[in-house]
Amino acid sequence: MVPIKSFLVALATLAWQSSASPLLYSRGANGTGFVFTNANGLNFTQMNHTLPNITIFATGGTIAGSDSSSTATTGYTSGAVGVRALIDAVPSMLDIANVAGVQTANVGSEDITSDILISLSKQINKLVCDDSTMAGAVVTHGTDTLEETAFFLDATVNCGKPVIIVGAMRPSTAISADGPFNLLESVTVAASTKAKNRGAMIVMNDRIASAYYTTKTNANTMDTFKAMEMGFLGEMISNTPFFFYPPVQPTGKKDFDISNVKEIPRVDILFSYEDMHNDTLYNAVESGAKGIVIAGAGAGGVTTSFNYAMEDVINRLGIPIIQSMRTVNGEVPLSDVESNSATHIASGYLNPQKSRILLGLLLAKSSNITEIASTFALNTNA
Ligand code: DAS
Repeated sequence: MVPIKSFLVALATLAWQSSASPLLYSRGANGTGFVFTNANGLNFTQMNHTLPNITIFATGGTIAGSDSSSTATTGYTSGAVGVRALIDAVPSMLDIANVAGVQTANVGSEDITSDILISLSKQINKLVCDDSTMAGAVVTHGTDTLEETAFFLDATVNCGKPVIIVGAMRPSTAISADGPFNLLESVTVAASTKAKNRGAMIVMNDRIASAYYTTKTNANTMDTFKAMEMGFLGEMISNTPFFFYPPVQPTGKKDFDISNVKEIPRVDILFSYEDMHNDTLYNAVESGAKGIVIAGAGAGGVTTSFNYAMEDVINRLGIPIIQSMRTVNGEVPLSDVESNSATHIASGYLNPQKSRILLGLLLAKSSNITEIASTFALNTNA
């Protein structure tokens, strides 16, 4: 006769094991491919309770691109493949995490708008940050403007859960397409506890890079994303992340709560060059720009005449102008642009496209020129 106490202990152990063991479901019997839907309506093709839950937000780009030629790395169709196909193309990601997919958009990244950015940020905050069952987010994106979206999400998603932005330089139909492995590495980092409290990151080509500083340095090659002065945050070896530093925040980073933001005011970027004309500045303002970023020559340089026009627009129209640099690296310090007759604002280490995102977020919060200047000043050396 088994003593009652041993029987109860065995029963309790069995109950614990059955509840703790992975409830690995086969694919949905009705052919939908989904076996689990969470409280936010996100569908999963597996639900293994020993694995973290990740959501992939797809926006289009080359990673979802296709072409009839297996050697084409240009001229293909961006955003031709949906999020479910991206997930199904990398079954080994299901050894790492339970994965849901959201099709936020399906465009080449040159067509990503600030409305899409607002929607994407609010989706991630709602479906990942606010859901305790979710571990992290991955955003698949075209590479051309990926750094702008990455900067925007780094500024507006601040719950400490990993947000990984990933693209590809070759379409999914190309020989040795980089998208599938980039996506696997991104899901792996998003599922890693070591990736927490590091803000948004870009994971591509075995590199883990800062969303705040990283830029696309080469129009064509797979190793294009770099922050050449700041370096990488980590590396992927055999799909295992190694971080070079403990979690840190970039100098100058400002967090934004955009839960009540409906739109981002227009900010235009003007490129500086020999013989540049002042009317480009007035045309931008007359066309509705509420802020201007200058991709200046060297450390924010513009012609003498253009500088006078800038001071007129700043003083007479109250339009903030950020002086950034057309060089890929380096800094625009305030000492190189300031004057006594207007509030000149230097971008510091932020390039023009990232400065434009930051200025847009500040204007959306109706920041005045003094607040804008003090925020950018956090990014400069002097
Ligand atoms: N198709 C371009 C884009 O969407 C390039 C790319 O994704 O790599 O940005």
